[in-house]
Amino acid sequence: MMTARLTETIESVARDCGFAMVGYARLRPLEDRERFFFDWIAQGRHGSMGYLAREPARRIDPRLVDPRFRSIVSLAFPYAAARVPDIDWRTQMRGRIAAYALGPDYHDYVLAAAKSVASVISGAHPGFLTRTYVDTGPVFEREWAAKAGLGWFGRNTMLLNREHGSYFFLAEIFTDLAIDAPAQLYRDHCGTCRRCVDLCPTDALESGYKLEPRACISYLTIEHRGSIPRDLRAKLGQWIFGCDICNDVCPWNSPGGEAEHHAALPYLPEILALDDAAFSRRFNRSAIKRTKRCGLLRNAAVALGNTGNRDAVPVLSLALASEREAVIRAHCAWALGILGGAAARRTLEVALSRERELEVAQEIRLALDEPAI
Ligand code: B12
Repeated sequence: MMTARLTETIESVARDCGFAMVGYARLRPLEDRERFFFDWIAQGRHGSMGYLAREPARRIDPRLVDPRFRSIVSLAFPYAAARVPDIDWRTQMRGRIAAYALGPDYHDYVLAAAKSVASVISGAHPGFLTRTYVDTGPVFEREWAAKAGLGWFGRNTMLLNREHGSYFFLAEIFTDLAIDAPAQLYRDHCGTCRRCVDLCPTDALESGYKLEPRACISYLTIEHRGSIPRDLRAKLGQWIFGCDICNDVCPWNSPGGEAEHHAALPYLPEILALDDAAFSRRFNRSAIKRTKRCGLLRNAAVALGNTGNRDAVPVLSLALASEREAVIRAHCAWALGILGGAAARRTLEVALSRERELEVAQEIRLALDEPAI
């Protein structure tokens, strides 16, 4: 099939599969990013995301994965921003989940859709190679999407498009077929707008176009293992999985549809009470499973502390007394220290007399020293 007919068919199948944008890029090494990326790793910016530092040369030159690759088809799958009901999350003790993680896990359905598009190439050109990625491959997805003309690399480090904003997932098909459909590069439309930089609670976007993942709420709540740095806990606010602030404040995004209460704003005491079986039942088919029970309950404890609502003391006390994961107990202690009051203090004192883990005992001591609010 000639390139023009092939791209027409790819685009029609992609549309039917739910993709809003398709672009093409000729594969070449990303030499101009090499220095940036090696410095980034040397600075330890990947934090707990060890996979980003493994075999970094493959991200710079995907032909090291397979030397036959010649072209990339880049695809964008839109999802809805979450407009959450206007409630007082502090009195209602509700956490917040990022829009991308509501509903079924996108890795499954976007990958299936991208594979259907890939079958157009293998159907028209039997014997040609295709490899499909959504999120998990050694691929700088935003970089290739920018090269394929789907959008520009925004000040919030998202791939942005004037029509579709940034609420879309990226997927790619690598192939050894030469697809000769040069892309029109998108110019930067951030202009002087700095809302994402100024409104990020943890200043993770530095001065823009660059992210410090170790400060990003999304990283801290999803990818980071172990204890959340004490100075960042209060800044997490109600976020317990991901964060949408730098997307929500971007003028290129529209407000989206009203999200379902139960999913987007889960009741925090219920989350903190999930055992292994209940966690699996609730999140088995959702992207939320990535943070595992330990991460989600740790985050829920922090958010309960951030409510400033002493109604949270009983559920935090119960978890501090009975939870088997030290990390969760440590964050419950922090939250009780922040909430303060006689009941929280009593719980902390009893817990300190029983605690065997040094790190948790230290958190309890610090919590007992915390000035009450
Ligand atoms: C690791 C990761 C994270 C980490 C680290 C993010 C980061 N900035 O690196 C954390 C957990 C923080 C994260 C958060 C989020 N993520 Co994320 N993440 C990824 C993942 C798996 C890898 C990204 C990566 O390679 N990072 C390594 C660093 C070195 O990459 P980088 O900073 O982007 O570096 C590049 C650019 O900076 C570039 N560069 C340097 N200077 C310049 C200058 C210009 C002009 C240009 C063009 C490029 C450029 O050079 C590098 C190579 O391109 C990708 C999927 C993938 N495989 O690409 C999804 C991905 C980027 N994430 C995505 C999403 C949706 C999110 C969240 C919105 C989720 C949420 N709601 O919580 C947030 C957004 C936070 C943010 N502002 O980035 C989407 C983004 C879609 C889009 N429209 O852009 C992706 C593409 C997943 C997908 N398949 O859809 N993510």
